[in-house]
Amino acid sequence: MKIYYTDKHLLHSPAKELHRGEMITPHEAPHRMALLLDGLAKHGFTKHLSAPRHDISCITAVHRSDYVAFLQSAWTRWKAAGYAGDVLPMSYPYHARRAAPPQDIDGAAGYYSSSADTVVTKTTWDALTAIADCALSAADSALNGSAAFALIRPPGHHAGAAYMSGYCLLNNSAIAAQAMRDNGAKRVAILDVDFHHGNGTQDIFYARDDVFFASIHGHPDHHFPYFWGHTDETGEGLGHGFTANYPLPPGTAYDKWAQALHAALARIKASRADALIVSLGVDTFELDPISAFKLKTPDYADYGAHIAKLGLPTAFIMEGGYGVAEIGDNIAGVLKGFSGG
Ligand code: SP5
Ligand code: ZN
Repeated sequence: MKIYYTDKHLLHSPAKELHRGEMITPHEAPHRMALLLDGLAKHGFTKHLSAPRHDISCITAVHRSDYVAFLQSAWTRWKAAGYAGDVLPMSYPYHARRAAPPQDIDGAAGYYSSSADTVVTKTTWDALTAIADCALSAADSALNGSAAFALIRPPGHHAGAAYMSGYCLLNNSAIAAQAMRDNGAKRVAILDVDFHHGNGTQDIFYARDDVFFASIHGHPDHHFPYFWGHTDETGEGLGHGFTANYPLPPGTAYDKWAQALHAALARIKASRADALIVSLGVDTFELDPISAFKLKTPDYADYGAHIAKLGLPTAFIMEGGYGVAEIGDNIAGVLKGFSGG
């Protein structure tokens, strides 16, 4: 298992997170990576590869160029407006009421967002390009015959073509999946095992038949992102039948979760994908501070082994998983289970 990592993740360090009506220390911040690095080291995952710079076209292949321009300029515009703190939007378009962003930075920030847990800082863009390179190198490695893991933060699966959401700004898994397509994979499957529905990934590929998307997650009646992730969301147009959602109730433990996994894996097999992206969030863990499933540490190795049975070139892309020492054990479990123990 090759592991791609960059310490440039440090360049995205939100000052605060708006959480349950209070400004708190962010769940998604550099300390997460410190926990992950410590935990992974205990399991011998100490060798990290650095990723070469990939072309910006790898990012604009899935993200709208006006959104990319917004991410690059938001901090400067926010400061020019005289605002203190990070770029934190608070006015959102009501179901795309307007097709274009307003000139005002506060309005533009809302236009390019769908939730107030996500901010842009002065150096966020530099972090995002560096971690996208790790995801792209993991995809390259997988297609070249070596399974790989992009050990990155911030996560990506809530980010759509033109919006940030759920701590995510660029969709690393979508960028990696598109790169696999562009580098010869005819059909790619994305398996999203993060506790939260991968709404951004779903949106990006919703009308396409060359990227199959499956997500197992907390039911949107109870959990973020709330407005995506029901079973009746199955794709549109050419993409009809290329999205599969497995929403599960709060309190779900591994027996029921694994049933959903087996259903998702059967669909991936039937999709005849020739490469796989795993959006690997471990916020399904029983002690995760913001989630509600009951997976235990040994479960991660078990499901890693099931994913390996697909026999596909595979890149694992880090998504969520917060605030507990076991986050590294759980990631290590998936990687070891996948690699045969
Ligand atoms: C990548 C990832 O795991 N993002 C998660 C973003 C969660 N953002 C917070 C949303 C508000 C959660 N409220 C918890 C109440 C549950 N009933
Ligand atoms: Zn999550």
